[in-house]
Amino acid sequence: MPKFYVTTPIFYLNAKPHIGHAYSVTIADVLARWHRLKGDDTFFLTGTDEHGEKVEKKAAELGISPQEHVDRLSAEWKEAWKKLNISNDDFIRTTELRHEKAVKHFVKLMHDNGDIYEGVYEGWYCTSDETFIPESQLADGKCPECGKEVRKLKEETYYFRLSRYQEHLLEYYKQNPNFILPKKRAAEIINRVNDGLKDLSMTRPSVRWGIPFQFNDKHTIYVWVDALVNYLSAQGWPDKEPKYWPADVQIVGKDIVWFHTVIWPAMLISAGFKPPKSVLVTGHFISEGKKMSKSIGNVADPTELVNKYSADSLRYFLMRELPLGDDGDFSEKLLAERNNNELAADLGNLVFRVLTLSSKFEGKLEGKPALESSMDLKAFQEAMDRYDTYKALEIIWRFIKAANKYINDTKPWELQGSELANALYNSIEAIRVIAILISPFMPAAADSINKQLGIPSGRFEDCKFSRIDYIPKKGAPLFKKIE
Ligand code: ME8
Repeated sequence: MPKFYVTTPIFYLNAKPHIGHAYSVTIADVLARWHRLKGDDTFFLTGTDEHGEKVEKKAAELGISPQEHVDRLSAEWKEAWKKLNISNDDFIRTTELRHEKAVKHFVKLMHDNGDIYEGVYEGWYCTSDETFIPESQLADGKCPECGKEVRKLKEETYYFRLSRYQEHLLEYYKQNPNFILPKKRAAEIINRVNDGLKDLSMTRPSVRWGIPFQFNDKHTIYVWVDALVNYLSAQGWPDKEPKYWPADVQIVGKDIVWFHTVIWPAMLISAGFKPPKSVLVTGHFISEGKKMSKSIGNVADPTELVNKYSADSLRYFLMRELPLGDDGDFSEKLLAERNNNELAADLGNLVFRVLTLSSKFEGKLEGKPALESSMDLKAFQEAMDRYDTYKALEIIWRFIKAANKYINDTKPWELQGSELANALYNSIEAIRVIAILISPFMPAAADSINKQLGIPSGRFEDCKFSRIDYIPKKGAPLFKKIE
């Protein structure tokens, strides 16, 4: 059985999840459900990034211990993903013992490989991004990524010999043209690596909220080095060999590409592992023309939107709004429009109409599969296997529109006998196939269609039109319109 391992970034616990975080986790969920639909042995991991200066400061502001703070907040994140119908197989927290053990072992392997040495770091640090920033990259004296104030550091540290991996990495990129996806994202990284790599400061003497560095307990391990190892620690490594490694696809936002396509593969090679097969770089949602931020007050809360619309509506919107890798706008108006036009009208009405008509029909539902060729299953599969969920939804929607048009054109309400049976046969088989195809995106709507048809959930191989040996019930609305 083919294996499939998909991961999301693990989220910082300085605030509640917003719509951008929901986007990362939904894309991973859709891919995991797609691979289960194909019958693959699938593992889907998400979790929370709980150490570091940022979390330490946030807890101090709240006047509680860092542990109390991360316990509270990680529970909120878990709950938010449950509401969004996220089907992760594990949820890793970096404050768990299993993780700490894996990080220490990983660092030991890097050390045994001669890749860790003592030195001094003098330069800039952005606490918000937990990133060291070379002077040349500052933007007007601020963090080039998030625009926030940076701090000058001068501290003893241990370095990871990242510079040693320049050639390995360039070779890996060459041998694996699908490593950085979408491909247009690769050139920038390759150019930067070509320009040369600086060693990475990988311990912090001034941060207490972290995993102790075993070769000098006055230091803790830099939060990014700690966090990246989560993808292995959740596999039960080092107690056992990781069953799902290398990962098939690691989903990351555009702001953390360097960590996942340069630092992480170099760490892996140093410790004797293969890099992941692909890193999928997703774009960002912006809101009211600006980056979402709590201080601007333009963050949308996924749980509130799920309560008002539905998990399926929000999931659909997130997957439908941004072409793979691009940035785009979030606004509730856009969400409501898609909910009303594409879900309640295109899809919901199709299912309701077909089942209402068929419930009045008393003969045998049989005919010739005329509508089947309107669904390009090959193109759908190709898009999904390229992780292009946006394109895949477009292909499904072409089929939904074709099914609606088929009904408008054949006018079953004017037909009788075998002609009516044929029109109904095609319409019902179309919605059965649609339920299978939308199931990674909108699992609740798919379940509801199957229930109305009186069948169990299908697999991808069931997408061929076949004989109707089930008895559909009367239709029920799938989505509600929201004004
Ligand atoms: O970076 N739209 O965590 P994080 C889309 N802990 N995606 C967005 C977004 C937006 N508006 N805002 C943020 C971290 N994201 C680290 C990861 S992994 C070993 C450690 C995405 O909580 C962002 O790009 O700041 C990133 O991929 C993810 O949310 C987590 O961000």
